[in-house]
Amino acid sequence: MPSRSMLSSRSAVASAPPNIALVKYWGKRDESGNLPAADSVSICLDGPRTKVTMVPSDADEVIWNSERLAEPLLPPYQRVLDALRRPPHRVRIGVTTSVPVAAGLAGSAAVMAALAVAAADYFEVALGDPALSALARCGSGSAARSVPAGFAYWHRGALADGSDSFATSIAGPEHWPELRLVALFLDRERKLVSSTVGMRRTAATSPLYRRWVEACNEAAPRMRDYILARDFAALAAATREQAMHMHATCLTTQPPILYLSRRAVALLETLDTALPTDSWSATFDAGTNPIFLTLSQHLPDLVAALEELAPGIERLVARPGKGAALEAGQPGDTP
Ligand code: 2P0
Repeated sequence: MPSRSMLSSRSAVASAPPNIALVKYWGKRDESGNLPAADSVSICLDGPRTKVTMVPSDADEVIWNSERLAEPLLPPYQRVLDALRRPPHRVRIGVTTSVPVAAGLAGSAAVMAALAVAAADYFEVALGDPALSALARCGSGSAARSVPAGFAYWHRGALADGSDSFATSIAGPEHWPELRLVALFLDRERKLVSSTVGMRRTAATSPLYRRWVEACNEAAPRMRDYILARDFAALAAATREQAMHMHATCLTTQPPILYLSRRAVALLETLDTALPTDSWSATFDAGTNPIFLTLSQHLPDLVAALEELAPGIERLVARPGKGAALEAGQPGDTP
């Protein structure tokens, strides 16, 4: 571990993408390390990337898009830092992101993945990708999947210390360049039930929870095979089924959790009659914003249909992208 004087002039800069789960992480076997009950599968997007900078400070602080985060929001950041540092190393973390956090697009995943990569560099701890993924998981579970490039498989692991619970790349972004993801920002409000609370409630009260966990562990290896085979029709069907299974399970909690809106579901109903089923799919994270999957040749039809059904609603079109990475940066770049 480097001394404080060695670190006093250091800085580190890293960036990471959001990831969209095709097989969902919704349930923990251990909350303290965000250890999942089941395997999950996701795609890193090629943008927008979230940037994290780190410089020395007298006290830990996080400046999020120029605003200082309140003290109660710091523990996830400190869990990542504490895994690598010894007191009295304190840091100022700058986060620059345009990903809407808490609107169901897993914004915290990109932040914690970038933080893990920046922190390993800052504290001069050499970690391979699996260890970086496990480190990111300590900040937010889904962040484990924003470390590897392209298509990620998060192995739930079995060890109590979580060292075997990390994501690995199924294939890089170049494996399936025709794949497109379209996020539709129907709603930018903060969700009523956080993912952490929603998962806790689902595990504690849903009569469907046990079956849900089994279904994820069955679906994840199948989804990996569909990705490797570039079988879009099979991937589309399995993605739909997974998303709706998760949201149906949420509805059976006590009290019930409903992330979807009538508007979002109606949109899918109408699209189902307008477009061939095999040409698109949709998933939802813990929010009302649909994320569509399609292939480049079907993108114009999907976009035209969305423009007609949800005119003026902002969209983000992305492709599979690279994972978390260090960036060249200067201390002066920090917010
Ligand atoms: C996923 N989500 O697999 C699922 C689908 C939301 C719905 O991972 O408590 O923010 O920080 O580990 O990572 C959101 O969960 O939760 C999530 P914590 P996280 O993408």
